[in-house]
Amino acid sequence: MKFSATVTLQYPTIFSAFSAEDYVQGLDWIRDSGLDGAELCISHYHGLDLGLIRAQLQERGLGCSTLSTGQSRSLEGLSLIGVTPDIREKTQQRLLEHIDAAAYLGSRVTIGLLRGLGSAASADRDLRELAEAMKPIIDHADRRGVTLCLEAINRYETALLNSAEAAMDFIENGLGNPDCVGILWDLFHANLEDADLCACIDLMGKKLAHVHLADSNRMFPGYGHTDMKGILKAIKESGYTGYASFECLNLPDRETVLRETGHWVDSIRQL
Ligand code: LER
Ligand code: MN
Repeated sequence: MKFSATVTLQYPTIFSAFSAEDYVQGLDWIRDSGLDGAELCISHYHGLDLGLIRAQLQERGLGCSTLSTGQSRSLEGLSLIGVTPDIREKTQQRLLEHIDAAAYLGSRVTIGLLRGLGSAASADRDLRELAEAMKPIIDHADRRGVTLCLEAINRYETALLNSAEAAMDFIENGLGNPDCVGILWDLFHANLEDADLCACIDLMGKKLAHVHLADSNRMFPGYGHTDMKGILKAIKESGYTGYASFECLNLPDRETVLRETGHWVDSIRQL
């Protein structure tokens, strides 16, 4: 298993200990903490120098785990469902750009809230609309050899794909089980939605493509009541070799996150 942490390149996020202006310091901290890579938050590609970012990662011996793409939903109103055809096309286009960037960086692409929120009353129709809107994105990801990480997100943020089981069902039956689509399992959302976390690891099997690390209250691992070490051990024992990436709040405080990340990763590597 490899480890990464969220680094934002353009806009603020509650999930990074560094601002976009200080992202290079964030990369230094990731390297110094002994992690393997950065999960990059990218909203759009205007004025973004991907060549420079790739060089900055390489200089530090870091990979890029996945591209976090959800910022443009709140900042620009992008969504794959429940929007006008021109907004849907703009969203599809943005995801194609993310896929090209991921191919260049050797990364994956997350599809979380950028897919749209849907509603409980129209969930079946929403998922059919989502499957249709994802077709050109899946074709492009397949051509470019990039994995799409469909994130299971809790019911208080979206009506669609809340649990690992729902995400598996959608990939298999809604999308026709394409090889290039896997699941992003976020342990904060899983704590709210998934009844048996070890059973989920078995259920997802090879479809588990990325993991987000946060405790039950979204604090740094060890400051909530999820058995983080037990789950990480089970993920490792399942044969998972992908990334587990910190996506927790700067809580209990930023200093704790900065100080404890390296030690916590070491302890998980030894499990
Ligand atoms: C993003 O990875 C995530 O987990 C969402 O909760 C962001 O709102
Ligand atoms: Mn997440």
